[in-house]
Amino acid sequence: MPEHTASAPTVVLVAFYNKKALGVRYLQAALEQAGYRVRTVFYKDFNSVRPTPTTELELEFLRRVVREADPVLVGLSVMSSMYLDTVYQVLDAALDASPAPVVCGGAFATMFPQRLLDRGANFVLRSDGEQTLPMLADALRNGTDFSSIPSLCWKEDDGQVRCNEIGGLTNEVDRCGLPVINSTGACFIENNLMVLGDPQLSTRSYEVIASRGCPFTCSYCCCVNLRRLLPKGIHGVRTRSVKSVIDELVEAKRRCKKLVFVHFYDEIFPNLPGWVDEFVVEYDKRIHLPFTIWSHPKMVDLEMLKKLKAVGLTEVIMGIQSGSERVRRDVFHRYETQEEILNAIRAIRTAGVFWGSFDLMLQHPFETIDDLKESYYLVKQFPSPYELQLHGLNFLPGTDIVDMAIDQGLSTPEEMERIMFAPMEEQFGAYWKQEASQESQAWYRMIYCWQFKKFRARLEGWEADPVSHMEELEACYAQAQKMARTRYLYKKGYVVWRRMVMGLHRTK
Ligand code: B12
Ligand code: SF4
Repeated sequence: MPEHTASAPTVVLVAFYNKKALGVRYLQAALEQAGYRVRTVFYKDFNSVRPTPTTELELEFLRRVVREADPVLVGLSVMSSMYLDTVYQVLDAALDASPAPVVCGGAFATMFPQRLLDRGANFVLRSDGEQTLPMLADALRNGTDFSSIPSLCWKEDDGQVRCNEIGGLTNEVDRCGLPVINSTGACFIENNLMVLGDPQLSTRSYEVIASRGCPFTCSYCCCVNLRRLLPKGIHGVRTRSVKSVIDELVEAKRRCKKLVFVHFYDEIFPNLPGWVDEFVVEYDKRIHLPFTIWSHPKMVDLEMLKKLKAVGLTEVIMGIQSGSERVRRDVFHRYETQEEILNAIRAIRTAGVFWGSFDLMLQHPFETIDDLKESYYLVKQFPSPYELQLHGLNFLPGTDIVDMAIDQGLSTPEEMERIMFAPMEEQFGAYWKQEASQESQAWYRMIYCWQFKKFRARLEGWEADPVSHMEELEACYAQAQKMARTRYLYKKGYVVWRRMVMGLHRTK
C-alpha cells in the first residue's frame, strides 16, 4: 500500500448504509495507487429491515469531514435506490461544505445518471470505477479536459446531459486490485456519532466477491440490465484468480482479529471446475474459516459442494422465488424446473452442508392463490432441514419487472414511480409487508410453518381449507417465528463451534 504524506491530494468517498462496502474499498485502493489520500465515510449502518433516516447532526459530521479534507472531489457510492433520501441529503451537505465537485457512481448511478445530475451531482461515472475515477480526479486536480474520460456523464452549460461510452473495464478483474480492508482515514457516522477508524476491523464476518456479474436474467433484479450496459468484449461474469481471492482473505484474517466466518457475496459462487479445485486446496491451506455462498438451482453441483463443504462451506443461500413454474418463467424470467430445484436442494443435503436457506418472493401482484399453493406443495418436497426466507417483491428501478407490471395494467407509470422512489421507511416496510386476502395469508403461513417438522401433521390436515383453521394457523405461525429466532442462534453457535474446530485443525 503506498504511503501518503499529508500533502497528497485528497478524495472523500462516501458509502451508504454499508460499513463493508466493497465497491468503495476497491476504489480507495485504486485512488491510493494513483497517489491520492482517501477519507472514506461509512455513512450509517446496514439494516435490511429498518434503516434509520439521517439526522442534521450526522450531516454536520459529514460537512466537517469534507471541509477538513479540502478534497479534489467527493465520491458518493449510490448502489441502491432504497436510500436515495439520505444520498440526496448527503449530496447537498457535501456541496454546501466545499467547492469540490460531487461524483456519483455505483449500480443505481450507472443505470440512472441523469437523475443524479438533475439532483445536483456534478458528475456520474458509470460501471467499474477503478480506472476512471483516478482519471477524473487527475483531470479535476490539474484543470485538464475531462470530456473524453470513459463512462463519464455530466451536464453541459446549456443543461444538456453528455454521457460517454462505458469503458475502462477489464476482463482481468485481478487488475482491479484488492479492496482496502483497513481503510486508514475512515470514519463511521451513525446514531448521531462519528467514530474515527474503519468500522470493519471489529467484524466477525468478512464479505468478499470472487467474481463480478451474473449469467441470469431475473426480471426483478438489476443484474441483467447492468450486464446489457457492458461494452462489447467485456464478459457478463468476470472471475478473479484464486490467488487474488486467497490473498485478500489472508489479509482480512490478519486485520480483522475477531473474524469467525466469510460471506462470499458473488451473485453466484463460481462453479468453474478448475477454479473450485484450486480454491479448495488454497482455502484449506491458508484460511480455515467457515463460509457461506449464494447459488442458483441451475448452478448447484453435488461434487463441487462436497469439495467446498470439506474446507468449510456451512451454508448455501439460494433463490427459489416461487413454487409456481408459471410465475418463475413468465414473471420472474427464471427457467429452472421443479425437478432442478429439488435436485439442487437434495445436492445441498447430500453434500452434508450444514445449512440451506431458500428465498421465496410471495404475495406480489402477479401471484394467484393457485401459485401460492404451488409454492406450498413444492416446499413440502424439500428434504429437511432447511430455512425459508419469505419476502415480498420490491419494484426496483432498472428491473424488467417494472415495465411488465405497467404493461399488464397492474400499475400505472406514475404509481410505479411513486413506489420505486418512495421514502426509505416506506420501501423497506413494503419489502416485508404482507397485504393480502385471508386465503393468501393462510397459504403464506402454511408455507412458513412447513419448515418446522412439529407442525407438519396439523398443516396436512388443514390443506383442504386452511382459512377455516386461521386461528390455529396464526398460533402455529407465532410459534414458528419464535422457533426461527432460536434456530438463528443455533446456526450462529454452530458457525462459532466450526470456526474453533477449524482453528484447532490449523495448529496441528
Ligand atoms: C454483493 C451485493 C450486496 C452485498 C454487499 C456486500 C458489500 N460488502 O458491499 C449485500 C448483501 C450486503 C447487499 C445489500 C443490499 N443490496 Co445488494 N448487491 C450486491 C451485488 C450482487 C454486487 C455488489 C458488489 O459488491 N459488486 C462488486 C463491487 C466491486 O462493485 P460495485 O459495488 O458495483 O462498485 C463498483 C462500481 O459500481 C463503481 N462504484 C461504486 N461506487 C462508486 C462511487 C463512485 C464515486 C464511483 C465513481 C464509482 C463507484 O466502482 C466500483 C468498483 O468497480 C449487486 C448487484 C450488482 N451487480 O451490482 C446487488 C445490488 C447492488 N443490491 C441491491 C439491493 C437492493 C440491496 C439492498 C437494498 C437489499 C436490502 N433490501 O437490504 C442492500 C443495500 C446495501 C447498501 N447499503 O447499499 C440492488 C440495488 C438495486 C436498486 N435499484 O436498489 C442490486 C443491484 C441487486 C439487485 N437486486 O438488483 N448487496
Ligand atoms: S440469479 Fe440472482 S443475481 Fe442473478 S439475475 Fe437472478 S436474482 Fe439477479
